Amino acid sequence: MAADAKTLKKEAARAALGHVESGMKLGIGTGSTAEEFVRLLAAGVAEGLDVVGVPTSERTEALCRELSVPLTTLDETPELDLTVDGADEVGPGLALIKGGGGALLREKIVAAASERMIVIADESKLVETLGRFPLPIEVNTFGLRATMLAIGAAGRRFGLTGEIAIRGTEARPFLTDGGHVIVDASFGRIPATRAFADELNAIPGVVEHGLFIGLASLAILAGKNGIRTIDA
Ligand code: ABF
Repeated sequence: MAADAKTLKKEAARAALGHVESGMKLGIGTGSTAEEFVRLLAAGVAEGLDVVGVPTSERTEALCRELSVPLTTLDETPELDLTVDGADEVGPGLALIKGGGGALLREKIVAAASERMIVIADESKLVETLGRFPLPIEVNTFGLRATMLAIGAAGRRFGLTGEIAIRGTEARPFLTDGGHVIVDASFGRIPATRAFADELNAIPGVVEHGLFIGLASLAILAGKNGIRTIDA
């Protein structure tokens, strides 16, 4: 019988746990795959694995507390050994799209503070070019419309067009843990990933975007034929 998505996520999470050693300071990701990792990590902790983690979202923090995974903050522990997190897409060079779960800002800060980042996912997330998944962009609520126009203009300079939509509704937008709004940009394929990431970073109202470049060191992808790992 073909493994279902939850089983694949758990397999990827289990393989990532094999990279965790006692004494490590961890970044702990967000999303359903990262949640499988937290559950396995908690079981390891119950059996004596001595680690401490920085959660990448309030959701993950709550789950870690519920399962008694020892936590710290990035202020107390600003340098981490390893972050394990999910992704919405995994592209060439382990460039990623993240942010479908709305936690991209903390995820990126935590990943950047980590010596290594392992991405866990089922193999359906692997793509040849990033962009099938709408690109999440976290923006300040002040000047939201102006920032959306600037994002559209940045896209056009790269030949990218498509809907740019506020997540949630205009009246009740989804708010991130940092109190910002997310806009999802359905640009389609983004070949010049790095240059476009820089272009988005240059827009003042953009807090952060879901293109993660040069952060992941290993991808662990679970598929019906087993685990596949890709090094950066
Ligand atoms: C987080 O969770 C995100 O950056 C990404 O958006 C999402 C992936 O979720 P899932 O593992 O549920 O597919 O890692």
